[in-house]
Amino acid sequence: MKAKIRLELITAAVEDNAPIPNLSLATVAALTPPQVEISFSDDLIHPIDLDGGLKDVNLVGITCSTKTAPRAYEIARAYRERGVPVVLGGIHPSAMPEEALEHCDAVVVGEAEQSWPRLIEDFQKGNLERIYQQEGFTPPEQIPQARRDIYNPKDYFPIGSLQATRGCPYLCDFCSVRKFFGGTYRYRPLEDVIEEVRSLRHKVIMFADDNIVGHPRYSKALLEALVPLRKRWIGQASLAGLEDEEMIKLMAKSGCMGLLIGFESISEENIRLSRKYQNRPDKYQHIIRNLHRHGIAIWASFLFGFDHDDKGIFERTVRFAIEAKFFSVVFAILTPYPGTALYERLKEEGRLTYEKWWLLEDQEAHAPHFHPRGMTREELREGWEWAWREYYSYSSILKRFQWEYPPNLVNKVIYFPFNLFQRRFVHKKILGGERLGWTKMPWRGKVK
Ligand code: B12
Ligand code: SF4
Repeated sequence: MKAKIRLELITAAVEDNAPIPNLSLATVAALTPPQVEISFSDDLIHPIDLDGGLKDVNLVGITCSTKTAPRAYEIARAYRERGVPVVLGGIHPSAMPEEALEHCDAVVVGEAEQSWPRLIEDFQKGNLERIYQQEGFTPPEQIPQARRDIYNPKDYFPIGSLQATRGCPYLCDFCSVRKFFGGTYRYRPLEDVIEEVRSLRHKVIMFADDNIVGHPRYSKALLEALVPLRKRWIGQASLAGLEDEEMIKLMAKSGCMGLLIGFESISEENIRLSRKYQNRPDKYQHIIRNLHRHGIAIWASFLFGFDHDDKGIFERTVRFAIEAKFFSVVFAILTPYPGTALYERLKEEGRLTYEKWWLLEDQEAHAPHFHPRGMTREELREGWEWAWREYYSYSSILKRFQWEYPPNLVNKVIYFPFNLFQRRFVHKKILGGERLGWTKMPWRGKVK
């Protein structure tokens, strides 16, 4: 008789992050044959003790992004030293399979819906191959409902996440999504999505889609179907889909509390250069006003370091963001992720500081990982820090409160605690360099 497979699934972590259960491994768990015994560790919630805290299993699967890859490699090494085979999957091992293979026994490149069951079968037969890559993208009706039972709900915010679509037709040169998930939207059947939403016991849900308003007909049908469920939801949306006021009204009616929106830059030239053509800075104000009028909060994301950024970009962007009264803002330094067009361009131009920057110890502290055009690397870093400090200063927090817009839960109840929390994040992590443990959330394990 074949030995029972005891599989440990692990999410690697290098810094504090929103404690929202990640879909990657809940999806892998759903693809795992029922006879396999699954355990799960989230390195963010309870950092894995590599000396005494490894589990008694005979197969390990780890998910990682580019930032978390070095930690995934470290965990993989610890298990492999005990003779346990390790499989790596997710966005980074898919972009860099040869690198990942130096640290594990097998890599799942791309989506796993077809390749993971095959890998398990091979493992059972003692025939593990090195690379598993399915042909083509997963047909959306084959995307399973995530198995959230692998998580301990007490470890996380009470938010259920799910995906309705995969893929993105846009061409943003800094983004990994198109290459990984393909250049067309794939929509899960509406019934599957609604059934999954119904199965969530949470009142608040997060759509982990790249763009919840990607296809007007599908998106509107989804929003209509959400209305009677009386959930509250957050998600990400592209500015192109938000030019349609009917869509915004429907979003509000279906319970949308807030959207993460990639504005990326207030400069037309940067938008053109990065091929984010769907963003039109001349339309920003109109869309922002419409969303706010309907009580939808905006979590805006900006990138600094584009070729047309000069030293004044920080002040101009912060002024714009404060005037826009964004609920919250993420400022990121432009990052050349492997597998993106941006990475290839900067490499060709000889502007990367280190080709495999993600392998540097505390890579975050070494950013930017390229030589910008309009300023020095130091000026970019200082300007980025200044922008965070300024946006989360007490006076900015007060100025941004939306007295004039319709009261809603996010604006009224969450605004001040959230912004004060973000202020703490800025001082501890961005300015203070602390990575793990600064949130000191009661549910977090002791950081080793
Ligand atoms: C939701 C999301 C977030 C949420 C996460 C909340 C949560 N806990 O879910 C929030 C908003 C917090 C977030 C933050 C960030 N994110 Co994010 N995020 C996403 C997003 C949109 C969806 C992730 C998801 O749930 N996917 C659904 C699952 C099912 O897909 P999957 O993980 O790929 O898994 C499939 C396969 O890869 C495979 N697989 C995955 N892992 C494994 C493991 C094994 C063993 C196996 C066999 C298979 C396997 O199987 C799955 C089924 O096919 C992705 C883009 C995307 N479309 O994936 C970006 C993405 C992952 N994020 C990205 C980035 C850059 C960030 C930030 C750095 C942004 C910032 N500037 O701050 C931060 C980093 C946070 C951190 N500390 O790590 C990049 C990562 C690029 C890279 N090369 O690493 C992505 C790809 C977006 C992009 N535009 O490029 N993010
Ligand atoms: S940044 Fe967003 S809109 Fe642009 S390609 Fe990536 S997922 Fe699509």
